[in-house]
Amino acid sequence: MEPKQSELLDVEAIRKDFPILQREFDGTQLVYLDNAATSQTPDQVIDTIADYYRETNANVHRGLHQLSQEASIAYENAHDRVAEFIGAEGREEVVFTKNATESMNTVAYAWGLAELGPGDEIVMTEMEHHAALVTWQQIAKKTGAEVKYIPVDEEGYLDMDAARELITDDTEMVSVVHVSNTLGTINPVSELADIAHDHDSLIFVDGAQSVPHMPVDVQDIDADFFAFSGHKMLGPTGIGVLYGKEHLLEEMQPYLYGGMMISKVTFEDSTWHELPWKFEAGTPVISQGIALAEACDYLDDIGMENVEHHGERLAEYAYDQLSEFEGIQILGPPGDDRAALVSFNLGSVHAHDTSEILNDFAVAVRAGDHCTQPLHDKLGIAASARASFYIYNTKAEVDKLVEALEETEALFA
Ligand code: 7TS
Repeated sequence: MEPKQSELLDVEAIRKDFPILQREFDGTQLVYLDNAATSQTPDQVIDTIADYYRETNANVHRGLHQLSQEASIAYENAHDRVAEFIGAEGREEVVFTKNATESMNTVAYAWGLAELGPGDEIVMTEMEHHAALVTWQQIAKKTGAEVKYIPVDEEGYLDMDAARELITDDTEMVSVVHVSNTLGTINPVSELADIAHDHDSLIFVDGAQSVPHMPVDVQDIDADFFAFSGHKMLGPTGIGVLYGKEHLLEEMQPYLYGGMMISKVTFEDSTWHELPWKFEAGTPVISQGIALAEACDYLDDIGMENVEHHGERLAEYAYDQLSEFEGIQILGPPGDDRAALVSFNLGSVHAHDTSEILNDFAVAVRAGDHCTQPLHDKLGIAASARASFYIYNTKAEVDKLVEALEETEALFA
């Protein structure tokens, strides 16, 4: 079904905030469809970073001087803002990290190494991003725990019957991706949380592709841990978030040691600072955190329901248009039940060739395994091309993608 532009966001106004979208390559305007890799940054967020360095830059929690106090307050408030954005109880539950990957490693090392051992099981899905898959796989090797995978069915959905069998009283951690960055599947994470909790297991949700695109409430989901990155939601690179239930973070030992994360240090021993600072060793991600709070404001001004609707309708339109190509393989669920991305292979054309030719038309998509190699292996393909959308993309840009694909098809005919 073709969405009317009026049903979507006021993209023309939004695009004015993103100067990079005006870039041209050999006289052709950029069509940026690689948002699942990283989103573009609005002036409001860029200005927040520049203003911070122009007016407020100081190290936090150290100085009693005015600048340091202002920087500290802004940095602490950024935790409150992010907590509000994801429905956490408060700043105690929001740890700033470098990216979603570091958030996962924090839990894997701080909780996993201490709690897991032979006989314990970690249940993941076949559609996990390497950030979770490789991390838990390696922690399992270190601890003697076993990893199991919930299968993905032919349509790209999780086999929930298998999930109910795989998650048992031996399961200590269920680690699931909320939205697949390859298939576009939106997983039933609340249901998985219920199953996990019925067996006294914890659940870790990888929200790298959900928080930027839909309303997320970590307490509604009942996630024990939840991770995402700032750079996929209009924020800068260099900031990720780890949400954890307060009592769990309280019980966990820190993952990184050093300054800022301590309370009392003697030559013999140390005690830890209160949450969340216990997990933020060294000089933290100050400007990035403050800018992420601004990105939350920007998204909330649009409304996360509207963000979600826009992305999903564009993906549905793209899915329908791409389906017209003979011999195309589209990965994942039907067009009306997917997140804001479409991965595909155009007949026998290699995804890297597709993406290179699209680049000649200034259409930016990603090609490769999207950090889901085992999933691609299961699907029997080496790679796929992926178009992923965000608030500033238009139906006309999807049409440009389709036109460029027609040229690609003609070249390989
Ligand atoms: N989890 C998912 C589902 C992701 O899509 C990504 C990044 C990550 C975790 C890791 O995020 P990072 O910020 O720590 O790197 N995904 C992609 C992608 O699809 N293309 O480039 C990065």
